[in-house]
Amino acid sequence: MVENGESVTGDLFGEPSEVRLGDGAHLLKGFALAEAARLLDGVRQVAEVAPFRIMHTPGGKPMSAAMTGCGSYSWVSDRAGYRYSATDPQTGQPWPAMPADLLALAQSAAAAAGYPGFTPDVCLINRYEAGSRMGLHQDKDERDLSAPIVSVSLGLPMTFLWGGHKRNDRPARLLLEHGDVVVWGGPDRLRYHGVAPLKAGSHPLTGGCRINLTFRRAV
Ligand code: MD3
Ligand code: FE
Repeated sequence: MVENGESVTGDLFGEPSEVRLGDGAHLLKGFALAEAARLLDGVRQVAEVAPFRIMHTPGGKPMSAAMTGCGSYSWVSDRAGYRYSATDPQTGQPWPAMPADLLALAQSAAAAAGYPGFTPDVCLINRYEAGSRMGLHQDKDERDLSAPIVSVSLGLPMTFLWGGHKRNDRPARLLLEHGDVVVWGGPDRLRYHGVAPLKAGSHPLTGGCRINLTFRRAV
């Protein structure tokens, strides 16, 4: 198990491996590597219908990462607050359906981590460019907190900050690389977490950015 303040890196040879981060958190190192190009094609299809955009906090501050989403709902933030919405406020249209390859990957990762029968209704997609970050927060807008969240990292590597159950708990730092999948559930579902500023770089599949997918059972 990883204690706060420790750091974790991948294994030397890039083989898929599983690391238990906590009682409910499973790092599936490289789990999505073979599927990565297909997943990114799915992201491009989604973004043609629901473009990446910078949302604003209810207080009016622009967020650092650009976002879009697919599935029956996606997460939106504006002056009125945070919520899951069945329509994209930018187009007034329903969010694009979740591409089958994305859904299949999320379901197989959840099952591999001990959460069979995971049926996400949301895939939130975050796009980070050099300097983009995400402050420590909890994900608690989802109705059923017994369902896990499956996250998939694509493109440039970043340092994930994995906190405790209080905002002030010092976070562990974890390098998440292209193809890594983490399944967060059970006692780790409500941990504070965030992302350190993305370092500039270039990735063959994503160029200068990192794409993160989070699959959720939200509504
Ligand atoms: C741990 N995204 O979209 S993914 C988010 O890299 C979010 O884009 C980050 O935090 C990103 O809300 C982190 C890893 C992650 C996602 C959800 C979690 C870790 C989590 C929920 C509970 C605990
Ligand atoms: Fe989060």
